[in-house]
Amino acid sequence: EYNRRELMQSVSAQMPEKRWQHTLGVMSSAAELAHRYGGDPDKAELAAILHDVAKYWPVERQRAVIEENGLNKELLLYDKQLWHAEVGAFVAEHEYGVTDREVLDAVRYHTSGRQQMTLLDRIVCLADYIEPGRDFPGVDRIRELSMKSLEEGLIAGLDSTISLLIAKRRIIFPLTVLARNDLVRKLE
Ligand code: DGI
Ligand code: FE
Ligand code: FE
Ligand code: FE
Repeated sequence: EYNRRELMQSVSAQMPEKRWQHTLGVMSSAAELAHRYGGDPDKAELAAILHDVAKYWPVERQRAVIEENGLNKELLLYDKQLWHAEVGAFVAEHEYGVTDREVLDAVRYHTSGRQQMTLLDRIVCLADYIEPGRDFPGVDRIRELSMKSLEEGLIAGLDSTISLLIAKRRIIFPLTVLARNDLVRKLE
C-alpha cells in the first residue's frame, strides 16, 4: 500500500525530471479544474500523479503489458504515443493498488479521450493540455476557454491535437474523433 508521498516518489523515479515537473503541473491544474467544475480534487490529483507513469517505459515493454494482460490491442495499430495511457491505468491498478474505476479510466483515456467522457476524464485530459509548463501554439486560448467551460476547453485541446496530426499526415485514433464529436454534439 502506497501513501501519497510514496506514490509520488515511486512515479517520479520512472521519468525524467522535466516530465515529473509536467506531472506536478497537471496535478495543480486538475485540482483547480475540479474545484471550478465540481469534480473531486483528490481523485483528480491521484489520476494526475499516475497519468504519465508509463510514458518513459521502453515501448516494447509497453507493448508487452498490453499484449500479455488482455488490454486494448487495437492501440497497437496506432501511434505508440497512445500506449502509455492504457499501460498507465494497468500499472495504477496492479502495481499501485488503485481500485477507483473513475481514476483508472481518467488515466486510461487521458490521451485519446472517449465518448461520454466522465467529469474526471475531462478534468484530467484538459489539465494535461493546460498545465503551467505547457507551451504550444494555441495553449493560451485553450487556457482562456477552460476558465469558462470545461467542454469548450477540451474541444479546443482535442481540435489542436487532431489538426496537428493531420498537418503531420499521421493516423488518428478513432476514439479521439469520437470524443471530440461527442463533446461538440452535446454543446449544440
Ligand atoms: O503524455 P503527454 O505528452 O503529456 O500528453 P498526451 O498523453 O495527451 O499525448 C501524447 C501524444 O500522443 C500527443 O502529443 C499526440 C499523440 N497522438 C498520436 N496519435 C494520437 C495522439 N493523441 C490523440 N489524442 N489521438 C491520437 O490519435
Ligand atoms: Fe500522457
Ligand atoms: Fe491529453
Ligand atoms: Fe501528460
